[in-house]
Amino acid sequence: MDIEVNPNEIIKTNSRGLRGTLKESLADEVSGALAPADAQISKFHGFYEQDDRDVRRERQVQFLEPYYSFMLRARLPGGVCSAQQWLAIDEVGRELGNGSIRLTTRQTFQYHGILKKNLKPLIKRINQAMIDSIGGCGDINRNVLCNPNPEQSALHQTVYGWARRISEHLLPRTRAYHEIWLDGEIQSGGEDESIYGNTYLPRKFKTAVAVPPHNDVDVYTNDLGFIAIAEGDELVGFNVVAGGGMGVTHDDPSTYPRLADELGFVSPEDVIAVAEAVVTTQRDFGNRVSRRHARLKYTIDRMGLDDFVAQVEMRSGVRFRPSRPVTFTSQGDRFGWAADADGSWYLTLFIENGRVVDAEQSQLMSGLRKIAQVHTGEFRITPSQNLIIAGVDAADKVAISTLAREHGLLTDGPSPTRLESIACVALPTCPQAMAEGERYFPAFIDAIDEMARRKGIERQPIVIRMTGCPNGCARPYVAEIGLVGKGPGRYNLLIGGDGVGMRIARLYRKNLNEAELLNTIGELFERYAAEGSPEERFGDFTVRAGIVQPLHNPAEGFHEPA
Ligand code: SRM
Ligand code: SF4
Repeated sequence: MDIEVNPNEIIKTNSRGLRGTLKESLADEVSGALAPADAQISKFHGFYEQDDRDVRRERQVQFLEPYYSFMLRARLPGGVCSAQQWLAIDEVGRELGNGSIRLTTRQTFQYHGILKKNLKPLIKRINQAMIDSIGGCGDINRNVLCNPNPEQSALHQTVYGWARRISEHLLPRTRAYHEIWLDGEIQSGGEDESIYGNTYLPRKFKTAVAVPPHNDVDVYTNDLGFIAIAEGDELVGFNVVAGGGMGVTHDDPSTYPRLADELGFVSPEDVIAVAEAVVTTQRDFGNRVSRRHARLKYTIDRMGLDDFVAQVEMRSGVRFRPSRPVTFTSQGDRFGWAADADGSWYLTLFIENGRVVDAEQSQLMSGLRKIAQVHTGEFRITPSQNLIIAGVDAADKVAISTLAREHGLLTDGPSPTRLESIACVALPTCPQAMAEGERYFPAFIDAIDEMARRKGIERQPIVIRMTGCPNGCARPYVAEIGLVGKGPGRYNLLIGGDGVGMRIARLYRKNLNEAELLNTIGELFERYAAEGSPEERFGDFTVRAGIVQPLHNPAEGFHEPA
């Protein structure tokens, strides 16, 4: 009897190494969209078909097809690019995107609003700047996160090198991208996809490299994580963790957020073999019937951790040694100027929800362009959607500060909570959004700030994360306060994350509107102000005070309000 597989599996199998009929779809001038199968294949090339949800209804009434455009996500391991590359990113965004650049929670950037006819010129232009978009999306390894940690420059450089190597090693071998977008030599397909095979992975796959004590990359929320173990500035190896993931489906107990399990310690020279073995184990054991249950976290829970580890050891030829002790003490970014260990300086800029755009009150896009014109070092995108200007000579600090201040990139305004909080894209571009994300979040934080001031806890940073749906793109399930879109203007409220990404938050109240959210959070703030202390994070307080119980096994009980 044939085993039924998910239709995406057939699309991948028939795609001739991810070529599909993308060329024909692009040439079709009648529709702004791609053929449906190509809209799946396009993800492996880094772009998604979308339509403007704000004008859907209006166009339907006029018997017009939806207003199609594309979102493209680049591959930028560790979020690092040169100032020169930033200038190219900026120029392309202005000329071929919608005039904005979106920094993402995985340390890269997205363009929105790209018309079909502009896809090829856009991809060519970013590649001329030595940036590609292979595996920006799709059922393969995605952009590899690496702790931006500039205060330990030598260690960062080494660890960043590993993030790049993992990213390169886990690229697909097909030449389809070069052929279709860069006019490379035409091949028939059939390249040796030795890691992925011709059906690639059952689902997306995410890898992060962390440098303790900062958990900026939220390493435990990734399918695969490497935690750097250093002696002084020298890297001695990595603790490997696997099986993290955030995405859930509302009210479906067979789906749950999960933190990665410890596999053990390995030496740096074993990293690539272990990464490949984890990927091929997921390739062979992952669920290819239900995409909802296809991530590595479910594979590990189904196989059992011991069998999973045994597979990885057998395939890699590496034996895990016991994990080394590790402590994470912070998540998120530290803002303003700081000195690097190599004597240079870096400036961390707060970019609200990662949206780089020129607006009336602040010209962020122009400001960053002007900084890139005078800066000779790096730009680093952080996993909290912010930006670091790194490698600045002491002599250039004033000029860069002046430009940043003039363009609204350096303000004294944001509260500690706003600085630590993030929201996903959501409406109007995201097809999955049930509620607003980044468009609404700044106003919501205004109300939270006001309430925190009234209760006298305004100096306390609280990690708040909002997403427009339960997919979890802003990692709300490890926030101290998570807000997860349920319907227009309505969110589930989760509390109890530890602020360093090592404890899953609990569902506290379901389907609240703004007034209900603010009332509920207001009551919790009241108790925190009375019974907590500045040394205790809000998330820890909610657990200590027994308001929520920590969830030791999210596979059980995650969907029940605490
Ligand atoms: Fe995500 C899908 C945006 C990080 C979990 N995500 C999407 C799509 C492509 C919607 C879609 O399916 O068509 C969103 C595009 C919106 C738009 O208009 O731009 C989208 N995800 C984002 C970004 C841009 C959010 C942001 O505000 O920064 C992040 C881009 C990351 C990157 O550069 O690669 C983004 N997404 C994440 C993260 C966080 C992370 O990886 O650290 C998660 C949770 C971690 C995880 O994967 O478990 C995440 N996105 C999802 C899921 C749920 C996956 C699951 O296992 O259930 C989906 C839906 C899906 O895959 O079916 C999704
Ligand atoms: Fe879209 Fe949901 Fe991701 Fe937000 S969390 S960007 S609404 S898929």
